[in-house]
Amino acid sequence: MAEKNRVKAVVEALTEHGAEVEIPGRPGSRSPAVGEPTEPAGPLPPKPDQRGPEPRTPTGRRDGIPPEANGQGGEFLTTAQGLRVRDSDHSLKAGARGPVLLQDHHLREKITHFDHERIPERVVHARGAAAHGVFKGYGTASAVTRAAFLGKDVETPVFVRFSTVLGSRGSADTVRDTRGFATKFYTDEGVFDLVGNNIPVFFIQDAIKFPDVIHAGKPHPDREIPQAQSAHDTFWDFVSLHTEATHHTIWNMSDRGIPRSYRTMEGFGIHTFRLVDADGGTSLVKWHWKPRAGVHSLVWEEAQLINGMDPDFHRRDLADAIEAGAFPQWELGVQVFPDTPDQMFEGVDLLDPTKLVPEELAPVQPVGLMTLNANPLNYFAETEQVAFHPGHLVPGIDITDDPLLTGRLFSYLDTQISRLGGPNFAQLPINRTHAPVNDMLRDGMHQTAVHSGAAPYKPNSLDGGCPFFAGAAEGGYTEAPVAIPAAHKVREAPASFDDHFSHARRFWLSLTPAEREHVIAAYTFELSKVWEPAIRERNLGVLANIDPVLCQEVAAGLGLPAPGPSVPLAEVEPSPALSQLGGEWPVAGRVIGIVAGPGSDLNALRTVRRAILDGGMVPLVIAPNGAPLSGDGAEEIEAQRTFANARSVEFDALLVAGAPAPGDDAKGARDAKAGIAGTAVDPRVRLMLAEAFRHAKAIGGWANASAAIEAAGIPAGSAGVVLADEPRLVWEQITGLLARHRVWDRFPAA
Ligand code: HDD
Repeated sequence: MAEKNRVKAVVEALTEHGAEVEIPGRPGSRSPAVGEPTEPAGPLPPKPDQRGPEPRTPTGRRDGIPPEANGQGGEFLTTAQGLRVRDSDHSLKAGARGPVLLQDHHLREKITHFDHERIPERVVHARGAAAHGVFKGYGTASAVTRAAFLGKDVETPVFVRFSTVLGSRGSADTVRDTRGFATKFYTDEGVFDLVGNNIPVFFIQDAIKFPDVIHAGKPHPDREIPQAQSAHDTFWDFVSLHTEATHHTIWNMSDRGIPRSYRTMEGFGIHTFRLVDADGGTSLVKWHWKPRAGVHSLVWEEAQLINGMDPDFHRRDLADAIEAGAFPQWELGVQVFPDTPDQMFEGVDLLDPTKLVPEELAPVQPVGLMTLNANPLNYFAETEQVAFHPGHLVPGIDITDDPLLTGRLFSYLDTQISRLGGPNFAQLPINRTHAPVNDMLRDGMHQTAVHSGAAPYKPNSLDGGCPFFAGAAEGGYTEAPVAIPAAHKVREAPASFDDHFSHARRFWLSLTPAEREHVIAAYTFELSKVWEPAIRERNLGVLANIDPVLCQEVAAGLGLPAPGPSVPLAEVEPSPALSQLGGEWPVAGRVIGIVAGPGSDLNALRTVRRAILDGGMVPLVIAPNGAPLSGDGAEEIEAQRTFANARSVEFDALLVAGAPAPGDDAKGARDAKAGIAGTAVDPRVRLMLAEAFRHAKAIGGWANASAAIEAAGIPAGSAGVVLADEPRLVWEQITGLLARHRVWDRFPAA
């Protein structure tokens, strides 16, 4: 604040004719007083209003943040001019029943501001959720890049926005779609944005096709339906005519298209980037984010139900986890390739963004850890106004000639100008770099900086020649001086871009039978929503070029003959790293539903609740109604859900708190009958259990819970159904099942 006031004083002094003042941060300097020659001086200090976001508490609460930082100072309601307001409920009128007077400034200001509260939503990735965090470098990347934020133990604040691509800002979270994964690193050398997705390849090889693929995926232009999904004619028309989309499309049809949580997604930079080391040596890299919690997905029916039950499922999950202190983490890693003149690696063209290099051929080497530890304070100010750009680079990181990337470098700056209302969006608090800014960009809509100095141009003598250029030693950005081969101007792609099917085939062959089953079901679902027969048939032709089994199964689901391939099937080695199955993962942050009723053993319920909490998970007790559960002398237990508002899709595992064996007396018999685990099982509980079973979730119960499980039609002895007298034993086994995410044996093998 003191610094701000000092700078303000300088600015004020400058307006007084002939004043000479010292510029803050530059002892001995003299300001360019009006009408007088200017003495040479060193670089200007940062703009007063270009500080980064205010510090916040780990969970993003407001504690300790000065109210002025939130635009909310003082205890009284005021107008935008700071005038205290006496009444905000009644317009100024000529008499209580008379006409409203135009002279009411408060009325006009309040309504005018409201009228302009909306800004255009993003043309793609409109629906999103974000969080603050910190990135800590391991130092392992220092051999290949001079980027300072990747240095050992260097901590850099970050802001990450996750998104769906196709839907509008208010669309549901768990639609089948690609997810955006955009990270802003506020490094000491300037902002670095890694603007990636949760799928490592893209639909198109050249940015000039971006409007086409997005127009095809967005709702139909006449009725603006369907919202936020690809299951319609225009999408499948495009991807079957433009077959370079085949690889990305099969990823969308796999479980990757319906993540369980933003916390359980991988992230990919997709394009190949160029890293530059301290000696100017270069290498080519692909960026990867690896979630510590593992890569997990929903199943399709579950995703569809969630869209109705809780359209904010992913947004809520991220915010709740952070609020609860279960901070999501990702390791950043790189696949490193030699920067050869042909920019190929093991037959893969590194400039083709529809291709990936299997991790078995180029392992992902970890270079740092990101922890998301604070929720945004204000959705609009931060999540909506954040502006990413793949061209926001720092020394040590450079681009390649991937034609998709080049077009992006134009698009992101351009789009912010209409979305954020002018060229000064970098001054918005969430977009401000934490490095000093001295940019010579001036004026424009929503300019909030008060620039001093007389010469916003270079070269100049009036401001003493400053600001100065930075050489490499001072952190100046230098583009890697790579050779560009002599060429002719053409509108062409290289021949290496012509292979549209081999990578899709490798993906298919790398999946486990259960995952393949999901891919078949997804294609069948989506194509069955396509109205034009010719488009359905054309897509079967594409599938035939991936794999005959895939094509035959989908054709059978559509009731159509399966065509043969139109190109020879590629001979490819599977890449096991592409499958999501097989590992065991941390279970912290998982949500466990516990169905309980009047007869349930409350002591057992309490023990299991405690064990769930101790495991860093969230127990939600589901009771017949909103009343706390009570029993003989035992302390009451609050229920977080009722049979009326709970649905299985909210939970990663479902437990049934059974009733103890009934006593000989009439009361014991009554309890067992009324109890949730008794024979009179509520149909809503049966539905919950049946769904959880169908979605391959772990199910457990103790005491007489087996009655409820049988009533739900779940066969005795089914995989992943744990019944025992001792609740602790049940819970231990359920934890083991959760570590594998689902009971995969329950899915039929493709
Ligand atoms: Fe893009 C937003 C990711 C290709 C044009 N893109 C946007 C966002 C993500 C991506 C994550 C949301 C950022 C946020 O949260 O604010 N886009 C990608 C990836 C691509 C890609 C991984 C390919 C590898 N994008 C791409 C192309 C173009 C664009 C080829 C245009 C030629 N993308 C945009 C955009 C958006 C955008 C129109 C909309 C809002 C914004 O930029 O800020 O400029």
